[in-house]
Amino acid sequence: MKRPGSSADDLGVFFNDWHGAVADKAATLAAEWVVDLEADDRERTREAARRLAAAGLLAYCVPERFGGAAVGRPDGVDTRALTLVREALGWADGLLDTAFAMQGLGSYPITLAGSDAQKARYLPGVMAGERLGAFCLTEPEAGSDVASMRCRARRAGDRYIIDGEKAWISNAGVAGQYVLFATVDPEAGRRGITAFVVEPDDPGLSVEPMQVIAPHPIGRLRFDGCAIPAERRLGAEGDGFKLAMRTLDVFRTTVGGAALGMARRALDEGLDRALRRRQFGKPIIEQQQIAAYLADSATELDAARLLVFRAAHLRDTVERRVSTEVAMGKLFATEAAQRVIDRGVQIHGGLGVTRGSAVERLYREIRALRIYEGTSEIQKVVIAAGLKARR
Ligand code: COS
Repeated sequence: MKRPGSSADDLGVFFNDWHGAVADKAATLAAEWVVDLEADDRERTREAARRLAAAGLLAYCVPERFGGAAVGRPDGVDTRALTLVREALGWADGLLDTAFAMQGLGSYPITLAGSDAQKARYLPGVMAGERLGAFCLTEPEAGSDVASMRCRARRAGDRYIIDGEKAWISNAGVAGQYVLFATVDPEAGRRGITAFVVEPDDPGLSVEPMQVIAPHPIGRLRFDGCAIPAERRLGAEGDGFKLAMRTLDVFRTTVGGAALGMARRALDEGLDRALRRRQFGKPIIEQQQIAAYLADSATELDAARLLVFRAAHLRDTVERRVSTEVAMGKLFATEAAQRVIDRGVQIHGGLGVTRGSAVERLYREIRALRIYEGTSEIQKVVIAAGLKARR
């Protein structure tokens, strides 16, 4: 049984023994997990959540003091652990990785801003893999420009009435809780953005599936006079933008982790192929151009690992905002992984574009990582803003 390598094995400067044990658990599940492309995506996602829970991995999405297994910072989530887990899962299967990521992304705003009652209602189901999470920020006309969102929440007595639309929402249709960002005052820009939890059976919520190049449950949410109790609001009115950004500071780093895992897999597969495949009377690794592909990929992967785990380590150990380092990690790792995977496809030749080969799947899976949770272009905006702030 093949097992993924882990950055916990050779980048000890960023980790302690606890991280090694977390990475080991994730590698075990990654090695056992079978990718069944014929199975229904929704069923695969539910099965992934069950297996992630059984392996004890979902507990790292929730701080120890709220019943989980995440230790460390005051808010209790350990970015390095989450990033190591995604490194292993990304190696195995993009859908397995997404299932893990959504339990974190779809619950962390509750960990950060939820009342005791909200935490008690939602977090146990997240850890058990029974309540799938969703993070609903993007709209058809508000992607990078979050502050221009139009999805509206109006206070009406002890309820909020929600009207509007969200799009490209992972776990749409299977989620047991939707963390929704809506504006209570469209004129106020980001200062109007407020977070809520919407449940799947709330009246006025409907879901329409979308199809993407790496299939998983994803879709559009429509809110048509959707009434929710006022106690489903997370934090105060107007706190939603910062809550989303604080959440993304953790999860953008973990996206980098998933990219590392996918790139590592492409390099593993490419090296195997280059050693076995013979052309012109010798293994193709003896061709300088193929050797150079492998050398470039190994070097870029290591550079990416250093940037991603620097960001994760800083997020876990310093009090200042580390958005710049986080953006550098996500930007470099996802862009580098795309190049590494593309070379992996090239080394495989026709097999590389044949459905069922690992590199063909990776080629589709990696693409969204340069877009979701902030495009590469937005990461550059964040990095440049960080440079400016240093002056
Ligand atoms: N942590 C805490 N606070 C943060 C923060 C963070 N990571 N990032 C920003 N803030 C705060 C700032 O301190 C500022 O606070 P004050 O108003 O008190 O000064 C406020 O939020 C606004 O910050 P900033 O001016 O940097 O925000 P911008 O409006 O310039 O927007 C970008 C910043 C463009 C970077 C942001 O809109 C963004 O990340 N867009 C991409 C969204 C995205 O990732 N979408 C994908 C959805 S998830 S699949």
